[in-house]
Amino acid sequence: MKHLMAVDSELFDLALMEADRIETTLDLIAAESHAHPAVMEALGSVFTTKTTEGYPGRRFHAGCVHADTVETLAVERCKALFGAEHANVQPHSGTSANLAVYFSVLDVGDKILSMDLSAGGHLSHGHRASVTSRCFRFEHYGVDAKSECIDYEDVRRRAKAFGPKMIVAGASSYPRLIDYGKMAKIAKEVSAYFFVDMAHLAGLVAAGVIPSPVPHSDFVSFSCYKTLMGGRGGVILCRDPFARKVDSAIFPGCQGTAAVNFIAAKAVAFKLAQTEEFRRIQRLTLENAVNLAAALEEKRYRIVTGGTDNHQVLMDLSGQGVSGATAETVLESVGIVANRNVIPGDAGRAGQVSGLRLGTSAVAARKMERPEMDRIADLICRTIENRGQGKMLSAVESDVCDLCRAFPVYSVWQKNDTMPVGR
Ligand code: DSN
Repeated sequence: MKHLMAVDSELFDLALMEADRIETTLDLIAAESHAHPAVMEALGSVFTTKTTEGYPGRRFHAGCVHADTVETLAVERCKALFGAEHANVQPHSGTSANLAVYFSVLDVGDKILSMDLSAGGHLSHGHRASVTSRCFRFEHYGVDAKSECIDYEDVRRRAKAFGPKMIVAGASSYPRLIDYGKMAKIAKEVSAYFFVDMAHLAGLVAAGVIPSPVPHSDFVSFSCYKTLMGGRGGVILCRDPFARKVDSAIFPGCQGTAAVNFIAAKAVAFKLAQTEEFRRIQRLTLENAVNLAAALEEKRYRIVTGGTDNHQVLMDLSGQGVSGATAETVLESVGIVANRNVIPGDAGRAGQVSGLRLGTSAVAARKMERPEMDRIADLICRTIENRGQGKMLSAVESDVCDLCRAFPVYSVWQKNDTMPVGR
């Protein structure tokens, strides 16, 4: 980073401060993890500057000899990792990937059945604030009020009544496994395409820790920076017959030039995802989530669905008389970073967000295990229960810092690297 330091000390200082923040705070954001420095080097590499509209061997710009090899490598590694027939590695984000999947086989005004945001779905699955809702007609399924899990009979009823051309499975805050086989069967019964957005789960799927949607789906999308531990950007997997349509929907349909540095970073992430070290982190991610949920329940906090099958733990704080937003703020003040989240019951409590979404991907990347999950549960509860009590919160903050210092992230690369590693 010596060039950044020389050219823009303000930005350089911000990078140092961010590195310091990462080292000294507990990252429980379910949509984050810590990327390997090799991924970051690829992101900041010379490939940042190459303009490359089109696909390998079919570019609109000259000089793509190495960019072509990078993209082909990323595609081949991705297909091998997920057992997919076709991969498009150009989406700039998960949302861009989803938009392109819709436009690959649907026309404006076509019907799509997807999960409601309030039940755990995603904005790009047809929320009114997303452009997707202005292009297509969405109907949403939710979760069963009692089990807080998907009711597949309800999905089937809605699919038969609505007659969608596509059914979407996948969520951004749903702690249980989705039965992709059942959803695919429903899609088949109503002659709809079946699309799975596995943005949150890609790392767990790549490691074989949870079942893969790929054998059941026409299309699968994901983003690379969550459990997959890569850099920014998205990916679309699909069956061979849809390959050309998906490629055209990305470029020139929804995007311009590909970001070759993003693609290079994806290639590195796919290589790392084939290592035993990666699989170990994914197993730990799942074990940590199960243990964290159990530790919080032991302290009498209600966990949505009563537990978890993935990296997410959704706390219901309505019984504690504290909103998700207040919990998020007080936790951040002691160095615990998590986010407020709508939970199923909130639909009946106007304007209220009672949930707190926790994810264990980043703490697993730090190699934290069961004893640390018990400590984290204790730190979370002490913080929420002592909100407004400065002295108590200072003690928690100091404990959080001690825990983080014992499990370094990027500072372990300090000796032989030029990365920002904190002060
Ligand atoms: N989809 C958003 C989330 O789950 O937090 C960002 O990736």
